[in-house]
Amino acid sequence: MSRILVTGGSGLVGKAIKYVIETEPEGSKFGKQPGETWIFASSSEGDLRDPVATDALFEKYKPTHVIHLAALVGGLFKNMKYKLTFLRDNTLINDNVLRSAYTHQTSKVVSCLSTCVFSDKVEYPLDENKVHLGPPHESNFGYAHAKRMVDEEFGCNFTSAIPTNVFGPYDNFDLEDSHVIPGLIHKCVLAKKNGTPFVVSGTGKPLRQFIYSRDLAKLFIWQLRHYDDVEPLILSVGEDEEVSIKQVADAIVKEVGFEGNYVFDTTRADGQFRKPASNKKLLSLVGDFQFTPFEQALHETVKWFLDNYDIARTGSVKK
Ligand code: NAP
Ligand code: GFB
Repeated sequence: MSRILVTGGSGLVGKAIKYVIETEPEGSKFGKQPGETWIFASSSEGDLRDPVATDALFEKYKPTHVIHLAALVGGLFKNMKYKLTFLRDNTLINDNVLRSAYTHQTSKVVSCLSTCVFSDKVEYPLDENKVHLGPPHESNFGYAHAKRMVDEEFGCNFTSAIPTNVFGPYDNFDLEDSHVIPGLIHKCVLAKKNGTPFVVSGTGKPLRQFIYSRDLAKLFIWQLRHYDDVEPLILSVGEDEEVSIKQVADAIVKEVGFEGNYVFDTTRADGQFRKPASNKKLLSLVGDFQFTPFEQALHETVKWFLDNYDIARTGSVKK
């Protein structure tokens, strides 16, 4: 009988894991297994910056396994604005969750880092051995160092995943604080509706790898069940899937059906130019894994946003 607690269960990645567990056939490779109970916790069940509230959450659910996703998360511009808050909040959340898991003898924890923890002054591609090689990019100093601390020794089966940039349903579509794909989808939908220019921040030249949240969800479920090594594991599409921000913006313009004026605001930061991650170790362990084609994943994300605009996280902007 295993009880799996997903911290951050109400966010982009948490909702994707919930979707996979609820829609994949029971007993299938990524489906719910007999005897499993899944708990998807949001911050309303306890502020994990508070050690007492964190302990209470573990006391309430007594999880045998934890997928630790909860974090203060944001795109480039939010990270650049709130470096100290990102460092402080995520260090508190990570320390409290790992400490409570340790004191409650949780048998396994899979925590979540990000490819932004890697320095951009290392030989590419990024792989699992380079997490602590050199300082992270200055644009996300706080978040990256808080995430690196997760990779410290607890002497038990506490491991971690390193996803690349993620997108999908239930993302944060706030125009300023979001990541690039949800941010540009929201901007493009508003530009089409209001007949205003579609403005992409930066030069459009930086390169990124994007994983669909529902693919990442399956890989988290696989890692929880089948990966028993404390060394972190990159969860990503292949290096050959690296695309420029301009290519992403072009794909969003096509998907939204925008025909107006489309410009780049080069006064805004580009951040890290690229962070190409190798998924060789993952594929050598998980075997054949079908990633959702980017266009199909983008179509499903835009459709979800348009169908759920009223409940989506859009910051203060409402129709
Ligand atoms: P998200 O959509 O912003 O969701 C964050 C989740 O954390 C929500 O469930 C939120 O609860 C919870 N949370 C935040 N602060 C909390 C607190 N003080 N106490 C308790 N819960 C709290 O984030 P996401 O994109 O799903 O990210 C999930 C994980 O993936 C994070 O660890 C993130 O660093 C990592 N990651 C994300 C990306 C990406 O591109 N999105 C890339 C690499 C790694 P509420 O809903 O109640 O606020
Ligand atoms: O997704 P994003 O915010 O995160 O930005 P990072 C990616 C790129 O998109 C940058 C450009 O080069 C931005 O200049 N961009 C263009 C935009 N238009 C927009 C827009 O409207 N909104 C946003 N947000 N970007 C984050 C880290 O870096 O990656 C986080 O700061 C986290 O800590 C996350 O690790 C996964 O990939 O640059």
